[in-house]
Amino acid sequence: MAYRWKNTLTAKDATPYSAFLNRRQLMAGLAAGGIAGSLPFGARAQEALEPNTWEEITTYCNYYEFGTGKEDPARYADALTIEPWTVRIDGLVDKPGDYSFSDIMSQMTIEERIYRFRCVEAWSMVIPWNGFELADLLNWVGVQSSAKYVAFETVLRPDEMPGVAYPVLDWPYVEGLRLDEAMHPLTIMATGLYGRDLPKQNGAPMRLVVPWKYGFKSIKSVVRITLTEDEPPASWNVANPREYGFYSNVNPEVDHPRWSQATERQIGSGLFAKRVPTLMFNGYDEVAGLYEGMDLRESF
Ligand SMILES: Nc1nc2c(c(=O)[nH]1)N[C@H]1C(S)=C(S)[C@@H](COP(=O)(O)O)O[C@H]1N2
Ligand SMILES: [Mo]
Repeated sequence: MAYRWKNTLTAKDATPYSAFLNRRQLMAGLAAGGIAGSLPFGARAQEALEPNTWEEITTYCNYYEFGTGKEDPARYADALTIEPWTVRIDGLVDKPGDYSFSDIMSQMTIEERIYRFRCVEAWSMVIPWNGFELADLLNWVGVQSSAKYVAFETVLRPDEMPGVAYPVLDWPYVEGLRLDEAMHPLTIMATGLYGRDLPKQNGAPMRLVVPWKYGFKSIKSVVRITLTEDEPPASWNVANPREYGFYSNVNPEVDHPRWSQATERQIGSGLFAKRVPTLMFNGYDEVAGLYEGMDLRESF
């Protein structure tokens, strides 16, 4: 797999975790030296972000297939078999097929992306993902001109997933994006965390991350990606369309029917535990153009 010097200052040959720490020291040095203006794509925004700890990111999770408690995924997801792993890519693509996770990884360029992550429940974290741009995968399989949406599906393994015995959602968990959202350079498939393999509770081996949308759009443990002409179903939208829209862009001005979305609780301990204002598109203003002319109150 290749590494791209784009949104990361991680050295290719360094060990992942120490590389991450070195990168942070490097960033601090660059900022102190006043040359932050010349940093690559995304790096300026990243500079200000203090990531949550490995412990926080891997023990406070939502993955209802393993139970609805925040600590259930960390407790039960170990049972999930992720080798071998196959992703079916089908629908309106030139090269439909069953692709092994290692085939995909051999074609993709892995980078580090430190993203804000905002759950619809009004908590947030900062997460140092590793992954590749979804656009690269879609371009590799060839998107046909009639495709307008991308549908995603999570693996369904009742023997390994205690939570699916309960009809909380229609299993398997499914999600969808408009094609232009899926092709946006901020949209990634995450395959790692802090330079290590993605933990099972966070959606191993490969999960979607769309940082300007509420967390539930970022579907875990993906086994199918389908290019479609029509808007695909999305689990929370199907379960409760009044409370969860298809778009689900982070928007402090559009409240959830049962709580405010104006602020968020930053997950963390000590000095870092605080409530802060929520930002439009979770602070990722560069996606605003995708929604020009749309009423984001109506298309929430
Ligand atoms: N398959 C699946 N994907 C899922 C979920 C889930 O329950 N099942 N929960 C979503 C929600 S509500 C959130 S906030 C994020 C949480 O990701 P994290 O646990 O890695 O922080 O995953 C999303 N993806
Ligand atoms: Mo969420």
